[in-house]
Amino acid sequence: MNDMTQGNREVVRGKVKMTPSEALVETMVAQGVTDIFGIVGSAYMDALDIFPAAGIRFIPVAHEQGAAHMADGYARVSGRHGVCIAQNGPGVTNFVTGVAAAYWAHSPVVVITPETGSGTMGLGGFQETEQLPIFSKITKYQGHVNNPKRMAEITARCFDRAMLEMGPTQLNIPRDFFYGDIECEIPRPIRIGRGAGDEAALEEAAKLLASAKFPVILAGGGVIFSDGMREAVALAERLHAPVAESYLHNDAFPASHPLWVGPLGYQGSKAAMKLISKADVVLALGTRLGPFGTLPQYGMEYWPANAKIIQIDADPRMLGLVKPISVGINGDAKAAAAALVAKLAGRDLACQRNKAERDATIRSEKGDWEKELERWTHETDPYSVEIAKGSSHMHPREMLRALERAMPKGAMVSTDIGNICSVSNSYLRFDEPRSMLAAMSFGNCGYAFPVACGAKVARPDRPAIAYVGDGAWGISLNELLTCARENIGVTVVLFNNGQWGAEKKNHVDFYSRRYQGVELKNPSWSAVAKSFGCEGVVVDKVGDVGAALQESVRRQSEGKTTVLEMMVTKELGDPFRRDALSRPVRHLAKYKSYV
Ligand SMILES: Cc1ncc(C[n+]2csc(CCOP(=O)(O)OP(=O)(O)O)c2C)c(N)n1
Ligand SMILES: [Mg+2]
Repeated sequence: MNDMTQGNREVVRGKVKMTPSEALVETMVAQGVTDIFGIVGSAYMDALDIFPAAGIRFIPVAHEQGAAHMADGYARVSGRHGVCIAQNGPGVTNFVTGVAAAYWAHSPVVVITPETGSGTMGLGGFQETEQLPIFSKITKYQGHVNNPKRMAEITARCFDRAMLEMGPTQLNIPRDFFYGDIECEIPRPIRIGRGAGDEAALEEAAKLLASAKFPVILAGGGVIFSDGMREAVALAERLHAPVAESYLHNDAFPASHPLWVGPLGYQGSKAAMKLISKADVVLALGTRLGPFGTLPQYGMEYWPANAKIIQIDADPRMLGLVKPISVGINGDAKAAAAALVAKLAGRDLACQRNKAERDATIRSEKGDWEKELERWTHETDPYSVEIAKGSSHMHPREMLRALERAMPKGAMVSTDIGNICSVSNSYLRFDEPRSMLAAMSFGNCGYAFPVACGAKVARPDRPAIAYVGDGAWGISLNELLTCARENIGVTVVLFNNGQWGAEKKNHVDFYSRRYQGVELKNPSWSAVAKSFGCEGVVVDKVGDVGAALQESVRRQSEGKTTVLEMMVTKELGDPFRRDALSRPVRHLAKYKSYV
């Protein structure tokens, strides 16, 4: 047996006597775990006690939702597991929102949920709730330790399956099962490669691409998760095809590449939308073609209804789920892109013949969109013009452009759910994968800040920046405590517009400006940050944005978090979901005027 000295990462080998706590911790070491987020609790204290000896850092947070989000951010930038743990009952139920968000972000988060003791389960004792049903729809796999002897086996399975199935898994452990003597062997991690996919389907895809006159690639999260950016670039260059990115995956293709045309979806790139609307063949590379990501924008129905769609996804259930497809390939985005490049080598491509013409179209669409963005310094709808009139505060778009210009190299940017965060989609460009951490399809306010904290723990060498609205800030600001205690240095760009803006926009557009619960009365957020032991800076001029951002990033290297309180006007960009709201209809006399 190993001599367990401080931070010993050597895993015990062979069948040996140990406690279930030791089996849990050793299995995590075997799986490469070095950091776990959570709040201390008696339920798992016996295992927690030996984390340091195993070289595992426990990062105590302010709220378990924050721990799950941190594990998500950690996983997304590192490509390794994010892990969180909590007290049975209330600690575990606090995880729910964070786990649901990680589910839709495809993050390999392992959620360790100690449960009430097996001897009293069902009697309604202290901190008891059934913990498996709660997570059943937001995890890819649920491992329940039904016998302490199986601790290592089931722990290993949860870690293996989080990677295999690309999503959160739950490890549920009755709290009395941490104790006792067992004999077991620590399983070695199982990592299964995916490969490029079915040979016949790849051949069919290559034929379609070779015959395409206007192929367009839509690069999604799969390109990021498979580390396939280089292969995606090679494929795009072979076809000289413009590359759009799927919604909130602005880091799937290098923005500095001439074939990059930007993201589709809400507040995305008009160039990407116009170009994809011309496509006769779309190669959807590592994207499930989520419905929210292809909704009409700017009054434009851009999805090419008559194009042939080749969809490549690591999850076979995503193929043809949302959009009809011509060819479905169940494969890894990186491997499939490489296979297609190999298959297209030496082939005569129809799109070679009009390459110059297509290139001119790509350049002109990109140029037009840049010019439009440059001129688009503020919103021009009647509400926005009226409300921003005479304000000394910054226009959100001007501020977002200034942030874009000052963005440090290698930055990881998380974005929240809100009007200004959504508008930022037009101004977030990345050359590296694993750089954009948006709240994705779950769309929960309060996502961005803790995710940035987790990302920073995983990659302290990269700047971590969270874009957060002032409403969403109220949900998440408690993690400033974690930053101050644990010396986690991130930058919070806090958009202070004094309102839950995105929802207010619906009141403006559909409810005749009858405002309900959307006005915020804010304290000085910069003063609040200081009182938490962090730095707080008020920024009220566009000219000061760049320097303030850079200075905050410098402070990150000292382990110091800064809240940049951006004073912005109340103007509001296009709404989230025109599709989901309709004009109010009232039949009862007392509500007649509410239309
Ligand atoms: C947890 C959660 N609660 C409520 C919502 C509904 N919602 C969506 S956007 C939004 C307003 C966001 O306001 P703020 O964070 O101030 O950003 P702003 O829109 O003002 O830029 C709300 C309440 C949500 N998405 N998530
Ligand atoms: Mg707001």
